[in-house]
Amino acid sequence: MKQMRTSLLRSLAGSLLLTSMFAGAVPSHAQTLQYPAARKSDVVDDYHGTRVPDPYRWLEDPDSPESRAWIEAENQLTSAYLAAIPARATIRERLTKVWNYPKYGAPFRKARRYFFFKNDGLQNQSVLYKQTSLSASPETLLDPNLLSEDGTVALSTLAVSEDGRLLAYGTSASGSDWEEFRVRDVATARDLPDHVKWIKFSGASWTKDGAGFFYSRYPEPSDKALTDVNRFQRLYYHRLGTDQAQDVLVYERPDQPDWGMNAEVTDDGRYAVLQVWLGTDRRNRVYYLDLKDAKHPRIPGEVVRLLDDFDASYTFVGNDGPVFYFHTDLDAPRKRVLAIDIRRPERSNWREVVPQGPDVLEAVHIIHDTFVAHYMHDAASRLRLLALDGRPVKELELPVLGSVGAISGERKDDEMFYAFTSFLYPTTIFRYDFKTGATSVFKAPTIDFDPSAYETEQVFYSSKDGTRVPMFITHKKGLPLDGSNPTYLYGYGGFNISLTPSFSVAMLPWLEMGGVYAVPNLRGGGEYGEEWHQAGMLDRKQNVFDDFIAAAEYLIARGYTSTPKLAIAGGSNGGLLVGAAMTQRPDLFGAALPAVGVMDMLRFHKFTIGWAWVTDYGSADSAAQFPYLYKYSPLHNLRPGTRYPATLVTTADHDDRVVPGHSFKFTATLQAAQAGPQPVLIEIETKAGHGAGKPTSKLIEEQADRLAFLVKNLGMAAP
Ligand code: X99
Repeated sequence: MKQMRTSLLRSLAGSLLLTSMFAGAVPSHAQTLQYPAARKSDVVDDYHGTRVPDPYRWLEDPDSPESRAWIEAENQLTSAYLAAIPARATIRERLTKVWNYPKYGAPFRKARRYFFFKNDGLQNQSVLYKQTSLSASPETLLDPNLLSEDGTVALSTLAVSEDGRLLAYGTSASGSDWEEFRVRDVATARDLPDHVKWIKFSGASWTKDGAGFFYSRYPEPSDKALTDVNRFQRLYYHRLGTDQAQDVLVYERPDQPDWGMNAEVTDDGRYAVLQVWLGTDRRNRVYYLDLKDAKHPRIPGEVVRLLDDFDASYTFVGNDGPVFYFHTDLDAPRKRVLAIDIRRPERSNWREVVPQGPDVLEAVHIIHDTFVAHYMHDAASRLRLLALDGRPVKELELPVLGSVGAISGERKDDEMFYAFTSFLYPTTIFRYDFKTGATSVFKAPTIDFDPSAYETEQVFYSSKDGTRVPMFITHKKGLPLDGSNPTYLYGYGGFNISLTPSFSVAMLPWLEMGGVYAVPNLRGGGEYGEEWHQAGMLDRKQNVFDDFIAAAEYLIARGYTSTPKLAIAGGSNGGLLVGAAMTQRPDLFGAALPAVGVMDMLRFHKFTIGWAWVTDYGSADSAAQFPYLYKYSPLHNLRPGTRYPATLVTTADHDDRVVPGHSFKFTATLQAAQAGPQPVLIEIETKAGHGAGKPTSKLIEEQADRLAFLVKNLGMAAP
């Protein structure tokens, strides 16, 4: 009680208006929530002379009896709270109805067969089909729904051999990043005995003879496979029909435990191009193996170090014999294409094929002996064709402001397929015919939703330091700008990742309830190239939070919404964003939904692949970097006696990308710090991970929970 009074006084002093508006959104029974007891230990770490307590360190071990009891108690509290919201069932019903339409992926071709994914509507996992021609009837090749009772086994990697007869496929269970590969005979749709394990962050690439494939794996982990650090990735060749123990070790770097490596066989079959990566740093090295020299496949030939400086990003696009094309940001923050002749690899011989332009060159493919260049302009796609000498050929027209997703097609093909999506444009598959130059709709969804009643605007607002930041705002046409509209502000802001317009069936009930969906393109992302990314990295990370806070202030100032109606949301690096924003401006938001977030900026690098983010975040191990991490780390900036927005933290027991300990410690600390009556809850999903491969049933439940939480805590009318 005393704590509450102190904080009330503090926020009254801060903003009388906001506090009284806030009070209007307080759920009637929220004050009575009793949070599970969480023991405070006396763990204290010394960071370069600064002593930092970590009282809930024990929650980093998700398997200890004490943690399990806490998780169980938190889940019980949350599910009881959510079950008591009448809107939840209505939202869940509507989500289920609107979700239920057939969804297609872009088809791809190998030899004489087409392959594509389709989800009937509510299937937990999409099914892989094969088809002898586009007009023939499809047959099931692989139905992941048969791999588990509850849809928690998902497909990850796919690779079809050159003759189209064999499919190497990866599966991951319960949302973990760990994968296992198997091989399926395409004609019979039956598995062969091949089985390869302890794979993570790896593709599969067949040699053109179909004798086997390259893949990368980690050493077998201890019994703590979900939290152990991932190091020492090695490149192997798996020969069809043999035991994993006989796989050929192609390349390893025991002297560089953090280096990762992935191999890709060139279209002509002559080379295996090795991409060597160091965490999530965009810069990489490129090596190659001449498969002609290799006493293939038992003894690999010598690995040639082609690009060995880690000075820029180089993505292999294709080759004309010894001339390799690379998509690169070398001296080009918006990217370009270079040709490197491996017989004369000195830099002075490198040739620029596609120069840097005003738009960001997102990706390049070679299809029909043409560069298909995917550009991004103000966070929306542009698709251009260029000759292999770089001469512009044509710009393909796209239906609306939106995003091109997967593009499929090979060098010798006369057609390509691509997915197109936008906030109000359900993902549609287009076919482009290179011979006729005609674009046609290949698969368009039919959906129980009328986009014409809604609109998306792109606005540009000014951030704290005056930077111009774009934001997409989607809502019903004729929205009253009187501050009354519930608003879902969603961001990411990191790792060079761009948030481009995308159709989200999960957001439809929100829009239908009169909600506003706002997506700003924060610094740290790749929307304007590497400079935009770097402006939100390391000691510039605060720019990302400032951009997000400025987005909220813009939406309030323009009358879209007001504090009690405003929710912030984000996952992963976006969970960190939400955590930082709510700790810096607890007065600004009505609700916060941090999902699978990085909340402890001092210890993230100690678990699984966390060390890989040090190039974006920095590390508390460094005396120079510790101060700025400590300054914004969500866990370390919660202040007892503060009124925080209503918060629903979400994570999952098999999240081995961002371990759930982040969310556990943040929640325990926030529950103890909360001075206001707004609820602080955590939902810990079981048999789920960071998000990839999550079954439809879980996606619907999770979204119903989130939206129901907002209906209650933003004082919305029941749908
Ligand atoms: C990763 O951590 C991806 C990990 N990862 C690699 C791969 O580093 O999946 C890699 C190299 C080569 C092949 C495949 C992989 N990511 C991806 C970050 C954001 C990302 C992530 O998940 F860069 F997009 N994070 C979680 C960053 C902070 C929170």
